[in-house]
Amino acid sequence: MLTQRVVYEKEISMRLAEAAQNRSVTGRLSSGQLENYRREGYLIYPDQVFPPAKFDALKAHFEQKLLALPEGVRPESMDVPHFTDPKLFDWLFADEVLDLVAPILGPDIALFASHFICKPRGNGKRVPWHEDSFYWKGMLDPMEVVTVWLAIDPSTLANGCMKVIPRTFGGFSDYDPVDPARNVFPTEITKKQRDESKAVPIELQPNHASLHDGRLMHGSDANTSSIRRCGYTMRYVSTKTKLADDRLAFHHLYLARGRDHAGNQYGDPARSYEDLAHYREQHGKNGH
Ligand SMILES: O=C(O)CCC(=O)C(=O)O
Repeated sequence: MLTQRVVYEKEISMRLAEAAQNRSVTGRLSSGQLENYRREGYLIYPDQVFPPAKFDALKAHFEQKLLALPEGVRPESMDVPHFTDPKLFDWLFADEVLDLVAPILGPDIALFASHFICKPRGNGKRVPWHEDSFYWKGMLDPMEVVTVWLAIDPSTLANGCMKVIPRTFGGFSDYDPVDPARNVFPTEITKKQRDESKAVPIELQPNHASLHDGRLMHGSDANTSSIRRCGYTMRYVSTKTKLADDRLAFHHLYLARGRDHAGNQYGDPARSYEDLAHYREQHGKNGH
């Protein structure tokens, strides 16, 4: 009788452990959403990402940064602001975001990058068709990055929302140069290699987000509307991913959750890396 009870209790505790494990793997995505992301390479998340007050605080923080931008610096180019702004980790390390990417990346997660891409009304630059992975070639192994694109402003076709071409997992197409005065990045996937007829617009309200795979083809039109369009991209990798040692002079990963598996060195989220920002400026390391 006693042995039977011990076996029974053991079984219950195994089931509880299994359920806890599933919960942490599932995070904020249903298995259907996870399947959809894996098949299409992107996902529009239907719920608000942050509680309203937490989102409002991020928006207010962004508005301060925008006001403080030196004259002549375009608001589309606020790349890796977290290197010199530790406050941003309040949102970058938030469970609300990490629980969105954990189902894809697993329990051990590093922050790879972040970028405010703010297209002012009237003359916001276009984002040429690209794969993020193309710009990060040689930087990460494996090349598996999930971007959470959080809408700070309403993002619609009218003000230049992001568009994606589903199921394009090649990651390293051929590129042609484009006019840097009108485009956020200097090159674009050749016309022959992209099928814009398959493009899907990612329209989002503030505090809503999409997720996309770093290899997916995506881009966005110029903003000629009367409404600003700002998104905050928060980019994550599994800690099984190795950042190439020769990139440490201008890039840091940050351990967001769990533990390291790849022998990476991680940045200190409490520190402001002015030296890194200076090096990036000197060496033109901006935008992706
Ligand atoms: O904000 C956009 O329009 C494009 C965003 C993008 O290229 C990215 O998140 O990788």
